[in-house]
Amino acid sequence: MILFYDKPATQWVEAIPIGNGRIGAMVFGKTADELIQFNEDTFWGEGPYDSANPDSLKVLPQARKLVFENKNKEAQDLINQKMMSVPLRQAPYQPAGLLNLIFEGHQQVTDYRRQLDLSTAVTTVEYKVGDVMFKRQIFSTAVDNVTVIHLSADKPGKISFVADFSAVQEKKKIESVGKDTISLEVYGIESNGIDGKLRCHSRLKVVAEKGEVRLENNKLHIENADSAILFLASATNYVNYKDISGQPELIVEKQLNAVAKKPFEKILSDHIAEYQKFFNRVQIDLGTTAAAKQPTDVRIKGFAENSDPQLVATYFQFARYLLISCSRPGCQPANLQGLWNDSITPPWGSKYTININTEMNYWLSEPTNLSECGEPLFAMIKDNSVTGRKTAKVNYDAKGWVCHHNTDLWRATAPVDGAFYGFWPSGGAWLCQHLWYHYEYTGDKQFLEKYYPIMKGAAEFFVDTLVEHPKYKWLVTCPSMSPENAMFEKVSTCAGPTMDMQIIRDLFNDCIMASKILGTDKAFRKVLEGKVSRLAPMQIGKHGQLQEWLDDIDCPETHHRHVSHLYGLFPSSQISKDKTPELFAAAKKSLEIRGDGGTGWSMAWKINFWARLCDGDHSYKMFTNLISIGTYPNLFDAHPPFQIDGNFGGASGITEMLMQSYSKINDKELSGEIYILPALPSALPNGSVKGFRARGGFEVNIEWKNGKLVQTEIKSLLGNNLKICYGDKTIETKTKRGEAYIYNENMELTK
Ligand code: FUC
Repeated sequence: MILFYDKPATQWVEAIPIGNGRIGAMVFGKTADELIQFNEDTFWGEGPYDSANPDSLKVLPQARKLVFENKNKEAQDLINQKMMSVPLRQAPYQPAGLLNLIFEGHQQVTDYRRQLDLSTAVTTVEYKVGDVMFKRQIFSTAVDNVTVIHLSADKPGKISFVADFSAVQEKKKIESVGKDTISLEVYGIESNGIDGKLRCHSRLKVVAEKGEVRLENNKLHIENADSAILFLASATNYVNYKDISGQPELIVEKQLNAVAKKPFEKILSDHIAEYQKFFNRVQIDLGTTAAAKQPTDVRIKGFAENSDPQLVATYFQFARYLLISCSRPGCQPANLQGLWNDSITPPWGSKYTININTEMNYWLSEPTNLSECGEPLFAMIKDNSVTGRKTAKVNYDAKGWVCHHNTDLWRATAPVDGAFYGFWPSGGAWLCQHLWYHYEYTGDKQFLEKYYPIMKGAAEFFVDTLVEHPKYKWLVTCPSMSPENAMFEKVSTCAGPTMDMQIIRDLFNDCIMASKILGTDKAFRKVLEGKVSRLAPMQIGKHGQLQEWLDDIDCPETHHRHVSHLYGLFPSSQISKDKTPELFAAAKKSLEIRGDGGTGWSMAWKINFWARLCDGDHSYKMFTNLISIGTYPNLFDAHPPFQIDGNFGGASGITEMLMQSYSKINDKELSGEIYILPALPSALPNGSVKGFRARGGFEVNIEWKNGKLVQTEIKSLLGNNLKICYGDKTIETKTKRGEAYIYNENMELTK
């Protein structure tokens, strides 16, 4: 479980990412001029703002009327003029700074190697200058809240270097603090007419063993030390989306004083132990070939030609590593780039795009046993349910809350960017799915109780805003769109796109089930029950496809990256082989039409789709495309440019090939349904996984050989009823909490 390279990074997407959930860095591994680009996840542009637009409500009836009269272009123009967010765009995520380490005489080196060990979350750079072996160990620890850079050599007195800060921001302040510390302060940018109100304060403190430390021109000079440790701490004045009264200097000072008292070995062992509490929950072995001996960048290039199942396992664990490194309780959720960004104007602001990308970031958290990593997402949904209530009231005069296709640190919820991309009211409702997923996997009723009002708020918005379609008489959203796909040239504005209906169906049904489980809210449940059956249904069109829109207008040649109408196939379970065979065939047809290309995340989504279509080989083909076309040398997903969703979506796809799970609520009781090896590709004939989580509250181990099950062990965490399916065998059983059940290749219970 190692990424390794035989040369330093020459570009950002070759550098190695590290992070502790809140702070993180990209380590280039250069010898004479090491570069460490770093981030803090609350450092964004602008400041608290509200994006609701009172003009919107005034023209809402007219926009609806235009759509229902098939004047979609006119409706879209009206939305652009009157109904968009003020300001039109959201705030961008910002980089915190650059740390430069200059080593005189380290231009010519031998025996170079840099690596990231996924099992310890430590990156190492090693090389020789003459006969001295130098080593750097770098990691961001959640225990001590700093990034640690340990420099050592195999001979005494050899550690000499100069450390200083720089930043891409023009406005910055670099100073010395005391005798062994330098500080860097950078400022969030003004954009969209909103001043940058955040500052990110970072400090670098050195502790050297022997040798000399001095400060000169706000640079740290270290000479002839046996070893040295650099501690890098960063914080901003962000407290929450309404409060920016934090004092970052005090925070970092406290962090540095505390960590500097600890010996390096203790800092390192604490970090590894804490990280492994998450990482070690899942093991995966897909076999190893000679390809695994090559550097990671070489393996990525050769993946389509060589058999390299170990890279699949590494890709899977790398995604888990990334999620642990950028999404911990108390931190911000993973944005479009996780938390790694070197630009003031990153692509799409490195924000939260919630018409697929943010959700995809969290597809793997529950099944790959990183449930806690979802917490920042849940916290953001909670914030957005507050800001989104204002948008619902002002823009729609509706109850509940709404969030459109994007949000940012300030939890903006109104439609942004332009009608074609942004006027989509179902983002918040999709996010709410993740609240329900958490319950399905954990059975945590307290959690459900806490978040039910938020799910309900999302549903209330649609109770108030769904309208009866004049022609079809079904309840539909209007205006809306099928994310970012044009119905006709440059027009996306429409009524009741399939995806909206699927999302709202899930949301209403989840709320109905939740209210039963919690024994609450009977009246509202009745309202939802009355509405859910009137939602526009999924329809099969003239090409045999699942229709993306109410009318049968899908173009049989479109390869658009968004495959929104297949939300019903994945992540949702409204379409399945056993329960809806016709829709299942139509979904397959739609996917065939879309083709095997796309952006990184689009290919990642298709891995999951093909797995749900039980076609392991096609799923693996998409994985191969993702690696070959959509992956940078450091294993980061290439949209292009870098976007982290493909990493997470790709890993979720591997999970779906090996195991799929569903839940059922019968009379308040949660039960699970697990499919073992539902889409095992022929390229992965032998392997094992341990520690997957399944809906209904189960932990699953699977071992297979020559493409066939050897055994599966299922531990019941909650004592719920269980249905297990492998091939054409199905077993239904009651389980006892804490008991493990082992089935052999014939699905006979052996223990
Ligand atoms: C959506 C996608 C783009 C990109 C952006 C961040 O708009 O359509 O491909 O991923 O989000």
